[in-house]
Amino acid sequence: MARKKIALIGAGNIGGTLAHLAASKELGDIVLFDVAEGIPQGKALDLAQCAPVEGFDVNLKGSNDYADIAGADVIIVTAGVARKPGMSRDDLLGINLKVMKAVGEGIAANAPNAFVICITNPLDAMVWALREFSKLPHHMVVGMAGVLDSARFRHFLADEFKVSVQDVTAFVLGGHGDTMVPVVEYSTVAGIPIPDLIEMGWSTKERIDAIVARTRAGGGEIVGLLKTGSAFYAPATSGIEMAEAYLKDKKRVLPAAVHLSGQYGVDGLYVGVPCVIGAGGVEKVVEIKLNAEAQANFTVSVDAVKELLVACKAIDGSL
Ligand code: TXD
Repeated sequence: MARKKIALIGAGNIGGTLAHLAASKELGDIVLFDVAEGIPQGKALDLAQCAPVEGFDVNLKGSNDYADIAGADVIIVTAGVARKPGMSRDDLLGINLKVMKAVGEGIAANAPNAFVICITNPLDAMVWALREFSKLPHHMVVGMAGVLDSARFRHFLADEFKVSVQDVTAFVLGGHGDTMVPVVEYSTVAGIPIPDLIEMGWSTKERIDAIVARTRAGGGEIVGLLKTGSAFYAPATSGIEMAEAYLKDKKRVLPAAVHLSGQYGVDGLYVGVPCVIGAGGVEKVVEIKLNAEAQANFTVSVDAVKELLVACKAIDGSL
């Protein structure tokens, strides 16, 4: 059976890390695409020289030509600009919307059957725009944010409870931004919901609320520390988990920015909710009942996404 093919559109901090993770896991042959000449080619060659040491057998190619993504099974999009201190994710919209138009057209022309994972910020708007520009089926285009946000939440919770990260599950909803909704009632240690753990004296509501706030601000905390860009190791790891769910038909239940067509009372937007990802792309949207507080927070998140789409349509009349 021929190897799978993974195309990475954007060979920057996240793109290079995606390539290394995909190669180390032998997920398939890899094409690194970028508009910057030399960067994709240099990173592909450098990564290929890891192979003898790590033992992976995949082809790595760097390219500035969309024709080289032809036939990709999975495409992960990080093309665009990243935040610097003082910038919000939404500040990136004007520049990155134009990038999504070019990327969407490149995908439509060369790899229309791919499963596309968008990472570029502002994520909830960029994944929607990428789907519009590429015209791929809605269930074959998703946004990566919830896996990262829940990974951040799970890290802080495991640290708080002094338990293995493997036994901490987290549930986040909504947009990838300050309005994201970590749902503590559905977040657990080995199936024990956080409210029960608080009653058991493992933590307090105040400490958990502080962890929720730190999770919401997780991206900005790293931008403030790095100063030259934003997080890229955990975003890349999160994107690879979604790609693997598709490539291996794992039917993972993961939080992702998916197209809603009535679920959660939302129609025509991409919003972060739990979904099942397998060989059919987004195979199912998991629609849970939300308590009043979670519903209110989710509605704030949805309204923030709607405002981003209004901004997109004001910039590009074709949307
Ligand atoms: O959870 C999430 N979704 C977020 C997403 C987590 C972290 C970072 N988030 C966003 O991902 C971030 O705000 C950026 O919008 C993207 C990529 O972040 P990265 O850190 O990888 O940015 P880099 O290192 O600047 O890389 C971007 C690359 C760079 O090499 C550019 O030359 C290239 O994108 N680029 C393009 N490639 C193809 N086509 C076009 N038009 C283009 N423009 C720039």
